[in-house]
Amino acid sequence: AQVNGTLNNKRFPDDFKFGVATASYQVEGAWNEDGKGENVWDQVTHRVPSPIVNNDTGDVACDSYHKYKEDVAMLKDLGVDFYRFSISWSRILPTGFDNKINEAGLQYYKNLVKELRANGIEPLVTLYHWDLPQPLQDIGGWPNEIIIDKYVDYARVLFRELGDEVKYWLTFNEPKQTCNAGYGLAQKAPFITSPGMADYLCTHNVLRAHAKTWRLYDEQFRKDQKGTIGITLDIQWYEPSSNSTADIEAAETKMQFALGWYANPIVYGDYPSIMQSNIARRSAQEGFKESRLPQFTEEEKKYMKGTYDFLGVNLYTASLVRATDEPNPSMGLDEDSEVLAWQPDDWETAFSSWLKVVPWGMRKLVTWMKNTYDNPKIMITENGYSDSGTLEDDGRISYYERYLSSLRDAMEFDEVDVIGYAAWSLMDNFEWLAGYSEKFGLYHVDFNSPNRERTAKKSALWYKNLLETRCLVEECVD
Ligand code: PNW
Repeated sequence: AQVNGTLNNKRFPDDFKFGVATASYQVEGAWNEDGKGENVWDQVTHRVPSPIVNNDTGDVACDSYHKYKEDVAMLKDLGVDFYRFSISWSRILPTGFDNKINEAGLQYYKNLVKELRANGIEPLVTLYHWDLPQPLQDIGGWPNEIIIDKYVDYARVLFRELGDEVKYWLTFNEPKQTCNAGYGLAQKAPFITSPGMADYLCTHNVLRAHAKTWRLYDEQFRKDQKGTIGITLDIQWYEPSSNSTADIEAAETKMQFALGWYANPIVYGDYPSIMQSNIARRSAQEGFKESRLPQFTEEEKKYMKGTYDFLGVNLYTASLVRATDEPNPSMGLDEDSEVLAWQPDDWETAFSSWLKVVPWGMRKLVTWMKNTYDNPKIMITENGYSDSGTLEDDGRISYYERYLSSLRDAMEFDEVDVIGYAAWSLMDNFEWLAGYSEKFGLYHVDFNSPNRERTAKKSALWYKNLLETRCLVEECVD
């Protein structure tokens, strides 16, 4: 049907799933209650001086550990199909190891899942959203390959204890942030500076832990539990800054260094060839006997390949890319890519400086993923907009409207297999380094009140209406 001269394709299919997302450290609070162990975010937010804006911590956060029934009531009111939340490893296994299971922690998630189910909401569980148990960091964290089996032990407990009720799993949230920001650039816990070295080792272990966990589920739980398991990767859209072949190639290289670093091994069994060749050449120039990029054995490549049921992706923003004749000789992921990326000053910006509003990047990204990864099922597991916290959040509504419209176009015109979408976030929460200074919620949370009262913003009402009508324009004509 034609509306105002354009094809009206703005209704989402009936089987398309809408949800909202949160993460354990950002909302739960109760950081040391009922037997929970310390994790790396507890550790860094308690440092003096603190690396976090206003010395904020997640000690109480939204207090969802005590208020989960209120959270579910909000979800019910929004009318979501699913709720994406993450599990705190230290709440389940306080030492990080499976020598001791904390029943109280497990019970919290059982209660949450039960409450969701009682309200007809599907749980989508992220096993790991950055909150590594501190005792595992104390033995080296993700760059130490011992961690692979510790992660699989943790996953086994969750599949066994929650798998009857949870049918959608994500092994990792944004491993690029864990590895590159956490162990390369010291921008996320545990704030280690080892670019182009520890971040590559971290990723190698995350990928092997992911594959082993997917295979564990596939071989030992899938038959009985009949669930589905993927991973969530973070990516910006990288747009060539000109029509030149060099800039088009540079943008492709950047996509491979960001998304391909993880997606290529999982889909095809090995790192992207451009990463392998660039990093091998540069490592040799630097005097290393072997490439700084670790290598998979042939056996590992076979084992890794195809370990996903769907690909989750978190998209917020975009950058421009250009080729350069003078590559930066320093070690690091960006330097190893040998291309330049930046965000123009005149692009519309949210409250977070990195969050340029670039809706057309959504369609370009999922279409690129379709073409690059053999038409996978794709779920947008996060997409969202920050402001300073107003209830009249028209900027957020406009952001969602435009990004969803771009996504819908990709489904309609490029036939991308997108199965669902989660808005980040259900409510304002602990925004990592920015503490509580940047807000992403559909619901406002009063962090000055001990009760942490929640209030629906204008965007919550907008999202609720979208979920009812499934239609992005005033009237959808079928
Ligand atoms: C996500 N980028 O991280 C995280 O998963 C959330 O926990 C977080 O609160 C949310 O974004 C908002 O910051 C991102 O490259 C990682 O554009 C990378 C990007 C964006 C968000």
